[in-house]
Amino acid sequence: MPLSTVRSACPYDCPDCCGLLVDTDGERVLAVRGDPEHGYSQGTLCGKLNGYERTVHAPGRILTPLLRDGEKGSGRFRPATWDEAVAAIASRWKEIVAAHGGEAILPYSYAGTMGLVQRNAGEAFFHRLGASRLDRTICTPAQNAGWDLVMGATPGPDPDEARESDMVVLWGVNAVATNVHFLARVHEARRRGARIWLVDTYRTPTAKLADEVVLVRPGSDGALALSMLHVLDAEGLTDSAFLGREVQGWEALRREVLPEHPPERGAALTGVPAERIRALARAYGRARAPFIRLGGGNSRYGNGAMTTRLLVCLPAAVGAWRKRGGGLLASTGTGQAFDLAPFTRPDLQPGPTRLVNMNRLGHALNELTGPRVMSLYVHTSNPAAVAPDQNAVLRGLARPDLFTVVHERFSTDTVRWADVVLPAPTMLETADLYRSYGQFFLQRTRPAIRPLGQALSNWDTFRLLAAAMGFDEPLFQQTADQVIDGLLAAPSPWREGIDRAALDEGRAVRLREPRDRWLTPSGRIEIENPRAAIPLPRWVPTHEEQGTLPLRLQTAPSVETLNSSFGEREELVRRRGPMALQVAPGEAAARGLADGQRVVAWNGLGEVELMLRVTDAVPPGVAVAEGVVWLDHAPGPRSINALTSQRLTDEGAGSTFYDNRIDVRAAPTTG
Ligand SMILES: Nc1nc2c(c(=O)[nH]1)N[C@H]1C(S)=C(S)[C@@H](COP(=O)(O)OP(=O)(O)OC[C@H]3O[C@@H](n4cnc5c(=O)[nH]c(N)nc54)[C@H](O)[C@@H]3O)O[C@H]1N2
Ligand SMILES: Nc1nc2c(c(=O)[nH]1)N[C@H]1C(S)=C(S)[C@@H](COP(=O)(O)OP(=O)(O)OC[C@H]3O[C@@H](n4cnc5c(=O)[nH]c(N)nc54)[C@H](O)[C@@H]3O)O[C@H]1N2
Ligand SMILES: [Mo]
Repeated sequence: MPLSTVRSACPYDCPDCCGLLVDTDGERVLAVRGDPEHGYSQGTLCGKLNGYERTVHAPGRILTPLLRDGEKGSGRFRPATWDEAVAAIASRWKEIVAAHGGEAILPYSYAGTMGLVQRNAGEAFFHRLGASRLDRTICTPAQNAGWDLVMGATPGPDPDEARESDMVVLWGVNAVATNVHFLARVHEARRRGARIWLVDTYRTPTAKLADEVVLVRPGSDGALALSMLHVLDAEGLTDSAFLGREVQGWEALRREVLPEHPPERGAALTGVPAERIRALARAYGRARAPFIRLGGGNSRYGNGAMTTRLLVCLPAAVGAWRKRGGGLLASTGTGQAFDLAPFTRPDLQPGPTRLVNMNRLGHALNELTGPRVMSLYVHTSNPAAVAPDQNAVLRGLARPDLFTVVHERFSTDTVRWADVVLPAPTMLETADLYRSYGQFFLQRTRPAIRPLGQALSNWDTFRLLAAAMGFDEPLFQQTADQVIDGLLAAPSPWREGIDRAALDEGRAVRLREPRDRWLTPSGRIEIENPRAAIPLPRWVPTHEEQGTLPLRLQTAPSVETLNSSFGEREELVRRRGPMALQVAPGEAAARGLADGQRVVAWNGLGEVELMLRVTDAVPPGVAVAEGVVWLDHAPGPRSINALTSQRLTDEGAGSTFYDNRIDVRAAPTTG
């Protein structure tokens, strides 16, 4: 076959959603490059997507269905046909439904692909089955809830605007790892004279790019924002015209809450010196057009939604929204461009079914009754590695009476516990429709090559399962392309006037988000929200504020890999290095520990072996472990989520990956 080049999109859970050019010979992917014509990513890719042909054709790809052929968890499987695998699943599920009801079956999926079709492919099927529903809140629902309480459905600003800012604040975002194409905008702003600030809990790889670094005590950003607001108010740096016209509740906040938050109190709560808080507030208040890029970091705490609300008050206070180049970007909010209900079909549910929080999978598998979970169907996620409280999750997965199906591309930690494994494709083997949470482009993709081996897409798999279960809704007859046509046919103001021909050719086209007003019930920015459990935002402590162990654990993203994805790429795993715990020199010395030593990090939930890295980048009282590694790549039998809890956030029922305390000791010497 001659060489051909096909447009595609990066499907990973990342705000950039880059445009790809894929060279193939019709059978194999030869190279993956950035698409220079993509309006946001403009031809460059991160190290994970450059060389993506190595993921597509990785030696470990699962290429046929597999049936367990040994003890549960032994990792021994025998190849099977799709007919055999689907028949095994359907007959077991029919028994479970008859004996325990549909809710005894729990789907578990997240964001291995962000494509609207493949990511949501199981919804209609599980609704029809009457299965338990999964509350998909492992990422940043607390941030979304905090934004919504103040800004309603207002879309975020265009990341391109940051180029025109004179003060960019990277707040709780490790952009070198998680938002590289935004950094291109930041560099441009800096060339035009902007100062770059970074607010994080340690000196991340992104800190090198910042002019000013502010390190806060984990989970205390809400207190920092309150003291900044106090200073802005006290020093006349607020925009009273904007506040009077566009904002609800400012007077109540300044009267009832801000007096309690002078910078000295802020210093006590955040660990940032009062003078430094004043300097940050003054720089923010005096900037012509300050732009905050808010990452998920500060929302992964017991107070995550409240922290977000307080941070979202900052641009309102100084009127940043009305200045070109100013504002705050948490998420662009493009989810509103589509009504997915005709595809996810909540109406197919037989009646009200229970909702199971995905962060509490350990609880769901071990403790939940009425009915007990008897079957777990995992796709597009790797819960044995990414879900909190790994010991509870693994205990659940080991239950001999739990029937587990995993649809995957690689032998992940979750696959090991499966009874049936189904082979999944990469995005280059499927059709899908992509929108991004960090920019405003929409892209439709078609397969660049046929699925490898016997891999089947999520949607095609659920169509087979639907047939086997006797579900005859016409939706299950549709191809992914037909589903996409249906989604695009429903009108939305976001898609009015887009170039449909370009979209159908595979080019990224820009959505048209509504921008004429604040999309809140009052039509104003709601600093005070009468519908919220706490109408006026205020300081709320984290879960671990009163914790007793000495180190606050930050399980931050790794530059080289993405959540637990990319373990198949040797070169990336090598560059990432061994699973490490970074601590300050004083913390190591106090425990008699040295750089490069094998250590055990521990708390009430578990113990994890890591390599110690002693570094000034991490302040005292904090410990940092970057990346979620496969157990095969971990020094011991557990990875980092053995130390994170199933507790949820204040609003949004989100994960609290950063709100955990640990201590560390030397690992016993082996051998
Ligand atoms: N290379 C790479 N890219 C990724 C990912 C990855 O794992 N690797 N993950 C993807 C996913 S799923 C997501 S959701 C996004 C996440 O992307 P981000 O929003 O960048 O990541 P977070 O995990 O939310 O954490 C960001 C930063 O918040 C800091 N932080 C933690 N607690 C606090 C706090 O209390 N205050 C402040 N100010 N900072 C704090 C952490 O140290 C970290 O540097 O990235 C996506 N992209
Ligand atoms: N300690 C700690 N834990 C974390 C985080 C953290 O910062 N620290 N981050 C959390 C966050 S923000 C998130 S969003 C979650 C992410 O958790 P997950 O969404 O589970 O993300 P991944 O680890 O990337 O695993 C995705 C899996 O989907 C598979 N996959 C990809 N495409 C397809 C497909 O089309 N079909 C099927 N069937 N499978 C596919 C991939 O091979 C991969 O194994 O992790 C969370 N866990
Ligand atoms: Mo995420």
